[in-house]
Amino acid sequence: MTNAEIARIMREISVFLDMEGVPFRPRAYEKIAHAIEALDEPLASVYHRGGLKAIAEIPGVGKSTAEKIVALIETGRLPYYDDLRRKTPVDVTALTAIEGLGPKMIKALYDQLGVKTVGDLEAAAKAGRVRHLPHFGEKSEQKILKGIAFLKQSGGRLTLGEALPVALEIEARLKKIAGVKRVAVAGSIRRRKETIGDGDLLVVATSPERVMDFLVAMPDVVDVHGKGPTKTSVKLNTGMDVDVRVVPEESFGAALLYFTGSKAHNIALRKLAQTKDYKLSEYGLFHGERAIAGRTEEEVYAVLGLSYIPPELREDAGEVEAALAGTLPDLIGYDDLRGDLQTQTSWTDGSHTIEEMAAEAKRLGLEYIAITDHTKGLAMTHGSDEKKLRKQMAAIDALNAKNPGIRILKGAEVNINKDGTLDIDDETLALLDVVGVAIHSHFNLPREEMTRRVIRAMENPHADILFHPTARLINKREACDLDIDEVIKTAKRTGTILEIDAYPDRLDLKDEHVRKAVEAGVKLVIDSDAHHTGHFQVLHYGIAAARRGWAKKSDVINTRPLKEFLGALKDATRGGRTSK
Ligand code: DGT
Ligand code: CA
Ligand code: CA
Ligand code: ZN
Repeated sequence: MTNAEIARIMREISVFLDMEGVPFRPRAYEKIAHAIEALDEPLASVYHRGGLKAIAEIPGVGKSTAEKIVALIETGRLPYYDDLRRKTPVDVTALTAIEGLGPKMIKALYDQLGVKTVGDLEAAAKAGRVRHLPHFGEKSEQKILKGIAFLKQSGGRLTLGEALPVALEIEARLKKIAGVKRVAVAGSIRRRKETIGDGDLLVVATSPERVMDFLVAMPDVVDVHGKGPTKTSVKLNTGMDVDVRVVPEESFGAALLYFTGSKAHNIALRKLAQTKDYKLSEYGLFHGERAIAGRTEEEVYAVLGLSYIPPELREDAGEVEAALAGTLPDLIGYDDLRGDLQTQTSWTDGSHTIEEMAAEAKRLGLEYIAITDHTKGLAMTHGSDEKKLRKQMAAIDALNAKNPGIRILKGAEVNINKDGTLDIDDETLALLDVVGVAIHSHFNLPREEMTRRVIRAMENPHADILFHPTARLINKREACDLDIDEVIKTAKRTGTILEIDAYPDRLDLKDEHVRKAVEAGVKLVIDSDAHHTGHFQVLHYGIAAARRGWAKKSDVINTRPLKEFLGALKDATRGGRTSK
């Protein structure tokens, strides 16, 4: 079983226990799911390396849950989970994916209407049967239907955060097969698109048959769509489809180029090749019958007279023209971040203390980290009020005084009220090093009102960064109806920085918006939005979105050393607070 599957089971257990009204344990299982998702090593290999003890050392995992995880690793089954499912046989993962539908509601829907699947729920809601349940009503019935429609429209595409780890795991497995010389992830995953239709991998191998036999026998394969000597397609138990192609070594580069796509990029390249009287295909670049390039992507681009185009740019969005002219941007690199400006701790809804978060950020090589717990407007997270914030500032001062080897910045994720005011007073905001502002409620305001609200928040002289600007959750909640061009203009005028929230369910700003911001000369930051020490690992998704938006290192200010970073914030640039 992959880590993703085990995490899904832990999360389902959490929901089942929540349905039963069990206190505390649902949250514990939820945290374990988070911790498993954040691991960069397969659980099976953790287990084979260090046994039950190593599993129990994963943060949040105790002895009894470690035993459950080991049962899943060894047998693929867990009687405890099977019992819970038998008691309430509902499709928990699919139902909880519907915005606004929590465990208690799912339980009520099952108990009273026999709802087990999203299909059952849609039928019941359409027949007007949901509104009569206690605590539901016509409004929640409508909301459920809207949530289901949104899920359908996303068309079953997985998020990059779901698909990339699976593709990398399969890549690692294939590399171990005897006679396999090369393996590469291609397709939209290599381009780091925010959602993925299916996975595409390429292999160079002396025995293609051995590769294909291995693939169809993988324990997580639930269906084989097709198996042949050059291409095999399978469905995994997470619902993800994967195409694997074995290609000849001499055309590996051409095949990688072709199957990385995008289709539109391929077509643009093929047209360019034709103007030179060449022919480009997945087998190579040909002049008549003669292959003139194909072993590497680099040589194909070079022979076409182009500079190398990074996969994230291959969307036929001007990159071919820029490569021809030699004007491609020098994109921000995956190792360029020096700080993280959005992290939550156990002071609100995070899992770890300030020290633990700072220590992990330091271990990963960051030079500064802002602690940005939620504020009081977000009551369910025990958000800070002015008093609690001042107390936290003192705690951070004390930690910094001990020279922790990383600078801990005093910050907050300040709630934007419905009218665009902030829920923390200006005197307190003035004491913070970094102020992020964000929308967490009233997501459905009309465009004009929403835009005015966000602009008003950005106009606050203390609001340094607009966090996750559109508040979307990919496949779950639509973006706020916001005039992004106006927001970008306001960012430019007020010196407010726009965030790329790297959490793969958010990726907000998204790539297209990043590109607009970069073109307007607006500065960006890339943050993890970590609620757990494991979450710093998501930063690369945000960097990918920045690269897809043509961002250079200089556009992203948390690539700068601390002093320069602080100097680029609103107060400093406007000659305000200088004591920082
Ligand atoms: P996805 O899976 O929907 O997220 O997107 P991709 O880009 O991974 O698309 P996919 O899996 O259908 O095909 C992988 C790559 O193969 C695609 O990016 C470009 C190439 N490709 C597929 N079909 C065609 C085609 O009809 N023409 C051209 N030029 N390229 C194609
Ligand atoms: Ca694909
Ligand atoms: Ca495909
Ligand atoms: Zn939070």
